[in-house]
Amino acid sequence: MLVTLEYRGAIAIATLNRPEALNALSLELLSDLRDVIGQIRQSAARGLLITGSGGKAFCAGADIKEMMERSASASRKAIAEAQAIISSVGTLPIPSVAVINGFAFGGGLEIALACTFRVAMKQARMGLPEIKLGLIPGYGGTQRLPRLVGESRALDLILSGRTVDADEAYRMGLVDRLSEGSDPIEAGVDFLASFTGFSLAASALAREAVARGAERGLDDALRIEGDLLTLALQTGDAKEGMLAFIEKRKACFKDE
Ligand code: CO8
Repeated sequence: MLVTLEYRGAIAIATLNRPEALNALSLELLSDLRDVIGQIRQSAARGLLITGSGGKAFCAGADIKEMMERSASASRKAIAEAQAIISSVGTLPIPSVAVINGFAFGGGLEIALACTFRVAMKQARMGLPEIKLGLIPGYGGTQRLPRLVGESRALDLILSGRTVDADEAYRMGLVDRLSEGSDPIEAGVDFLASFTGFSLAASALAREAVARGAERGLDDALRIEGDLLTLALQTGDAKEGMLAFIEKRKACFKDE
């Protein structure tokens, strides 16, 4: 398998595992990623951590050697499939974190952008170098990066192809946390611990409100928030959370 899946407690850990090619996204690796995301969707996991094997790269992007040999129609199909697989990471009902433990370029950074959060290790370097290949990003980079860091910061990276280190990525809002440690799994599990102790339904509804609202005007977005809060209020977890507050005890959420 070019993507391995293991569990540490309630955290699913997906590792891009093609170190000899710096975990570049071949069709086979993307297909394995799709299968792994499908397995996680059916599991009891409460958080997803994605990282890269080999200690040098999170992922060096789409497999350039495969890309060169495709016709226009085969490229269009491959891009659509890869976009759907990468988007499926972001639409899981559980929060996800990319732990960037080396190079995250092109499609590699685009996987990280599809995650809920990004943690950078000291050796991380990130960028969208497609312009140097005479290309543009194609796995979500032109869309998710400006939404995250603003249009001009995104265009700075997209039009120059320059790469940023962990500190600059943190300053520009591209990553949420810097890790001083040396173990990417430990860094990601620690980070996710802040988000996994609550009602899964409330967590998923909050992410849905933010994601759907971001695409709309404020009035529409507030209506979506109101609808989703109304749904949250119907859950057993909401009843338990409010009752626990009144009874001055810790809430025991059951994802009901
Ligand atoms: N694709 C294929 N193989 C790769 C890739 C890649 N993206 N990146 C590295 N490799 C391979 C190298 O060819 C090399 O293999 P070999 O030993 O057989 O020659 C091995 O990995 C190690 O790489 P290097 O020797 O180059 O290692 P260095 O430490 O010298 O350099 C770098 C590391 C700087 C990361 C360098 O490998 C590099 O620049 N890689 C390419 C990065 C890049 O341009 N990524 C963007 C790709 S395009 C993209 O992601 C667009 C997505 C949408 C496209 C949709 C199309 C259908």
